[in-house]
Amino acid sequence: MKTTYGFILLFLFSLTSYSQSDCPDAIIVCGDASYRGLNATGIGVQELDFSNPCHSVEHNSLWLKILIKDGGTLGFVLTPDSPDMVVDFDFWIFGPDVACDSIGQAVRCSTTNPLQSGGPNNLTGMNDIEPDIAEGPGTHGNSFINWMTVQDDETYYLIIDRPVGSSDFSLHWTGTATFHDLPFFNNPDDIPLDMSQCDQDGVDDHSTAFDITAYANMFIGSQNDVLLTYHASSNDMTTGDNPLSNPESYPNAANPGIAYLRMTNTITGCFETLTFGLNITSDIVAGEPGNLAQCDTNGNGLQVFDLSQNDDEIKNGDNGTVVTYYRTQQNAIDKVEAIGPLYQNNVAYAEETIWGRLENSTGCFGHDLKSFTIKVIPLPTFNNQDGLLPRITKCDDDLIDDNSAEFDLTVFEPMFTGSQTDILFTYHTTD
Ligand SMILES: [Ca+2]
Ligand SMILES: [Ca+2]
Ligand SMILES: [Ca+2]
Ligand SMILES: [Ca+2]
Repeated sequence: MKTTYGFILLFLFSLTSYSQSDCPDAIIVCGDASYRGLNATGIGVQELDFSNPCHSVEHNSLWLKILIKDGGTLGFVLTPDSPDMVVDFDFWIFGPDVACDSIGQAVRCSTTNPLQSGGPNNLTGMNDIEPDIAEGPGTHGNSFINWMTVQDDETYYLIIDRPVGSSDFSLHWTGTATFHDLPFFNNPDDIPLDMSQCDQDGVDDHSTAFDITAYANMFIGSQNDVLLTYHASSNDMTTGDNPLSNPESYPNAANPGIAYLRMTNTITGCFETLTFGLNITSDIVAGEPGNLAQCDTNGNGLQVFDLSQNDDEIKNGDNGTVVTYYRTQQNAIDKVEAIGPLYQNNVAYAEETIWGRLENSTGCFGHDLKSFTIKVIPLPTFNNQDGLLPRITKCDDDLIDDNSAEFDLTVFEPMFTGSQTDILFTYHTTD
């Protein structure tokens, strides 16, 4: 019996844009893989007819191509994810060594319906106990048939179909036969595969060319008859379609981007996939600018600010950089309509946000943005609604008859302040 382990190909079979419901697209069964999360949806082209021994056709089908490496017994247990007895999976096996356009008669099949046949559960498959090699449809059979004895290097097709119910399923192989080995991506020292470099190709777009073939020799190692291909999407990686023509110079499509690799055994068709990240680095980190404020010395709420007062704060000690200023974050990102360094605020007394952009003066592209505010502060005024000269009078009541007494000079502060905030009074004996 084969060892079962959690070889997960979930990502491979959850692709809606690629369906293995036709013989030519069959998933090639390799390695010691048991499959989980398999999905059968749709039939593609109807490739079965009722002439097969189990009298059914494709409803929601998945085709697997089985390449035997070492002959022996071959069985499996198919377990629907949902235990609902309505969920019914059927299967057929064609072969050995038939072509997709002339698969002939099934050598094994089961179209028993678990609910109609009163089965204990909705599992189905092939084992060493059952004597029959074909059963169904509907009430006929018990969902399990006799397993097969297969020979070295034979090829079979297994078609799994879900006529009723809705569920994914898992497949657990049994028996002594083995499948061809999966190629594998060697990484003996377990080096990190993600690539990082700065954007210095002349276009500041967080993208630059990566050589995603850099690990090819390490990945292949001593394996023979394997082909590495590089792809722009997960789907193409899975199907092997649209290999990149120039993977030595592949610009990342996003930042971070992904390199999609596929290693295929050119004799068996067994393949393995791998992805790693492509990152554009930016060492630019701006410091924190301060907010700028000026007093309204000319009474109109407008003042000219020297934005370059924040240059040093934004450069934060990095002298190989330049700072430019913008009225909006988008302008700063797009690097358009720079303002300053002398800039008059736009709306009197209103707080305005300015964006500083820091970037290298030479070398790698990259930038960082920081914002600060500018504001013109009105001069404080002495409120005196009645317009009377403020005056404090009191009698000399301190028991010393000298026409001198203690005055509280602060009594008018609330009136002088009015609605103004952050007001500080000081008192002086001369102008
Ligand atoms: Ca089909
Ligand atoms: Ca069935
Ligand atoms: Ca049976
Ligand atoms: Ca670029």
